[in-house]
Amino acid sequence: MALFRITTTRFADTQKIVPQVSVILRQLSDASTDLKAVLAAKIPKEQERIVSFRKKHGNTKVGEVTVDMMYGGMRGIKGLVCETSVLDPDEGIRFRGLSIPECQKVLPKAPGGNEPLPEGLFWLLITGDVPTEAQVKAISKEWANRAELPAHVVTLLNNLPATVHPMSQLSAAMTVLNSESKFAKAYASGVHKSKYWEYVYEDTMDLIAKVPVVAATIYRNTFKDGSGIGAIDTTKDWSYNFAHMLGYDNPEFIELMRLYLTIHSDHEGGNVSAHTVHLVGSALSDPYLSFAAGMNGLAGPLHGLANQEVLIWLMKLRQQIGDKYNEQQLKDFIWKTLKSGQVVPGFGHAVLRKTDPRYTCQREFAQKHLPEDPLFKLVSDIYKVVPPILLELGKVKNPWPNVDAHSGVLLQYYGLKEMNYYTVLFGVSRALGVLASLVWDRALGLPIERPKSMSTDGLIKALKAN
Ligand code: CMX
Repeated sequence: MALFRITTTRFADTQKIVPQVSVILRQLSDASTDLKAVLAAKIPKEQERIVSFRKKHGNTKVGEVTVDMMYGGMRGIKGLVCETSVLDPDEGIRFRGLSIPECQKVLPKAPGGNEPLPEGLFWLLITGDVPTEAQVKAISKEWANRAELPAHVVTLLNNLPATVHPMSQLSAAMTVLNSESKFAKAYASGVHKSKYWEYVYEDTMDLIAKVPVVAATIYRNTFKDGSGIGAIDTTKDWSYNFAHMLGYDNPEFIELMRLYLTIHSDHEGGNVSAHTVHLVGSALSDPYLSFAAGMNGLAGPLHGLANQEVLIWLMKLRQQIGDKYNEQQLKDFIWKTLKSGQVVPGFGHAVLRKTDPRYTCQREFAQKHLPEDPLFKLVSDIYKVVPPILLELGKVKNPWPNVDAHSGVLLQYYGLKEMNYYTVLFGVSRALGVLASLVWDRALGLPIERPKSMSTDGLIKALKAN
């Protein structure tokens, strides 16, 4: 049985990540299926590596901060370390050095399936190793066994009116789930800081196991009659169980969920949801509180809520021009959006400068499974028309589509038409990346985050700019 280990080389001049997938042949018996034990073996080595690196290079400069960066959302400032993934502006995301097509190739799949299992991606994110099938199966089982919700969370969700946005419901439920935090209890009882990661790990595994149950409860309560969440099948994977709890049993939809939950998981450390989880976690707020904070950021229309916004925008467009449109009608609608001071949702990115590979793999899924769908055709036509218009504006740095431009179309095709639910699916997936990072934050003993801010007067004085 082959186990892959991913290493990356960073060339200082190009800043490009060159993945080298070196195959280490190991006996299956060597590949422990106990993730916590695997981490316990890795953590001291990584601690040592970083201590020695910082000893040698702690005072080395990695960049400069300009005034524009300070006012401009800290764009481009290298001020965070994130091990789980790196985002290249031209190439897109690499999870521990692996691109999305590479993950689709090497990560274990469900029996008869073609898409990677998110359990495998989680193992990759948190350990840096591509897992075996046995390791992935162990994670599926562990998450299924940890999935039960405490009664007060179900009561809370059942009592929220259906008018509360699904993302607010998710945030509220994840916040009160912190009654279960093993980290918070251990901290209160005075556990030594060297053990923090172990409790954050336990909370991580519980939270990821429970978040689909919370999400499915929100869906059934808000859009259906509140019943119908069956029992978890402990022989099945995380996405299968989530799809079934939502009320979908089409095998193609379950495959879509596996892909969806894999590709939305992580986008390096600086995006709003990932950075928020890291920031709030740095105050030693427990993983539930940290994750809920991240979800509040994901719920913003410039971030995760864009998947909802895209569908609303597409529906308005369709209502106005119908299915038999010409290019000029598309252009007119896009210009109308821009001239009314709104963004074209699903296009642009703070880091990416090319089409998002998360868009591309969803497009490939559509080409394979729903090539004739009229909404897919509309999305494809918009892909041709929007970028030149955004470029014509002269200020948009990236005119290409991002992940959110495509996801809703796929969900609509399989009958999941409730647009204001889409960001919850993004949130379920995001748990994998941000919590894998949070475990490492505590394992490495990273301190409370506290960058220095300045006033405009102070800045002018410091730069002698008057
Ligand atoms: N439509 C219209 N204008 C856009 C635009 C778009 N899709 N993308 C960028 N712009 C505008 C910005 O609003 C900004 O205008 P002002 O100078 O008037 O404020 C200008 O172009 C420069 O922005 P930028 O440097 O290219 O982009 P930012 O890094 O500031 O913002 C993002 C990135 C994603 C917020 C922006 O492209 C956007 O609003 N896109 C639409 C919303 C969206 O799809 N968000 C999802 C992103 C992915 C995710 O996080 O899930």
